[in-house]
Amino acid sequence: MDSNNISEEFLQSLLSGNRRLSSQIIGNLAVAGLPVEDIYEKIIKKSLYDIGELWESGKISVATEHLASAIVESVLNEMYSGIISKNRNNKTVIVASVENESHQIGIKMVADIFEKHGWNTLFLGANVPTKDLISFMEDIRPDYIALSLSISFNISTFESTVKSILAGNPSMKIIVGGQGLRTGGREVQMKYPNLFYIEDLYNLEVFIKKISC
Ligand code: B12
Repeated sequence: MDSNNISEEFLQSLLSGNRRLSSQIIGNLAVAGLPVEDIYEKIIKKSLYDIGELWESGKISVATEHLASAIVESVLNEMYSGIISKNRNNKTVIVASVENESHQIGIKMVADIFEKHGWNTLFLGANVPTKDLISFMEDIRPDYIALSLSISFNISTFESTVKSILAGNPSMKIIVGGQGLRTGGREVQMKYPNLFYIEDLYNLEVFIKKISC
């Protein structure tokens, strides 16, 4: 499989707003047995990063970007029934983007990888108010919380979320990822021993295998 060609084909289908073709490209890869992490990382993420560059350089409109995001979200929903594992474990994770963070595609992929490993996965989506996240967490008492941060200028919101979670629940384990932490914020990560930064879905799989026993 030449993932670059397929990713280019998928990118073009998104740019032309062709939901049917986008769904077909991804569906065919799943049927062919390509692992979900490869479909997400090499095809979908790559295309969305390309869309980010086209958007940033003014080559495509906000409308085209919104259309592409909406198609990707529907394609991810179609993947779900093929991803969910029949072997469930007794572990629970809450998965969310931090307050003020509108990006939710990366964290939805994270939720799917937990599902694949049989976790009870509670996906709250984007922009979850910190106080609501904490009261939900206190009701559910999950094994882990997975948070996403795409926008670098939201780092202070991210840190205050971590502080608030740990203030009342010092042993809560938190996983974090997203582009907002790719180039900075390491000092925040170092401060909290229960906070684990994970860059992508391949590393997440390795981590989940370690914590699933
Ligand atoms: C689609 C999109 C949007 C959509 C989001 C729609 C949606 N439903 O999610 C909308 C229109 C809302 C949006 C808004 C904005 N966006 Co925007 N957006 C994008 C775009 C094009 C794609 C995002 C995406 O889904 N990527 C694909 C996913 C799969 O990648 P990912 O998020 O990185 O996730 C992967 C990893 O990071 C990791 N990961 C992510 N989270 C987590 C969590 C855990 C626990 C783990 C383990 C791993 C993990 O796993 C994923 C798989 O590898 C990106 C371009 C880009 N480079 O991504 C810009 C981008 C993220 N946006 C950007 C900006 C600046 C904005 C706006 C500020 C624009 C504006 N002026 O209004 C607003 C911010 C709004 C807000 N308050 O959040 C910048 C961010 C720069 C930065 N790092 O600070 C980017 C990079 C574009 C750019 N090149 O400038 N955006």
